[in-house]
Amino acid sequence: MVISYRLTVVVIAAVFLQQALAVKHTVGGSQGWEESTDFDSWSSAQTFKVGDELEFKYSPLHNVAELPSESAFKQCDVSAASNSLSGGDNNVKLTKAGTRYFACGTSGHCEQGMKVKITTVAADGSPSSPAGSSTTPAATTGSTSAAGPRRQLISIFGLMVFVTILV
Ligand SMILES: [Cu+2]
Repeated sequence: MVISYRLTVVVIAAVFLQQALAVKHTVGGSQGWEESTDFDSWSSAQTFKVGDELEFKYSPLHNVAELPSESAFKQCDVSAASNSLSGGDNNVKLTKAGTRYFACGTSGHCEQGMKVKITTVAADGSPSSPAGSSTTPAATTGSTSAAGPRRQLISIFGLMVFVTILV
């Protein structure tokens, strides 16, 4: 019975660990889903993993259209949207590895740059670090990228304490 108890604890711990490692990415960082945000800069500073979530936060002028292809994304063909979200605060779960395309469906906004391409990697992939390119300390501009890993560390530490007590 002791063994099955421990097994149960490990399984529960594994589920918690998976959730603790999942990161919610607020699209555009503190600026959010707005026309003025530089989404290329934002997305290139993020690592999106399977299990992570995107959060789109925006004013009523905007909405979120998921586009089915790279060509629709390039052409800002929001009429081809495979999914449309509205309301000002939407979460999108990244369920599998691959590239997804999002744009604002409001007329003209995508053409003004209100679009973002999200490339998700497998959850066990090692996080990409700025290897070699970190000669200039001016590379870090956003505060959102630092918040994720720190939160993960706290969660993992808490989980380890939790498991140690139970097992
Ligand atoms: Cu818009």
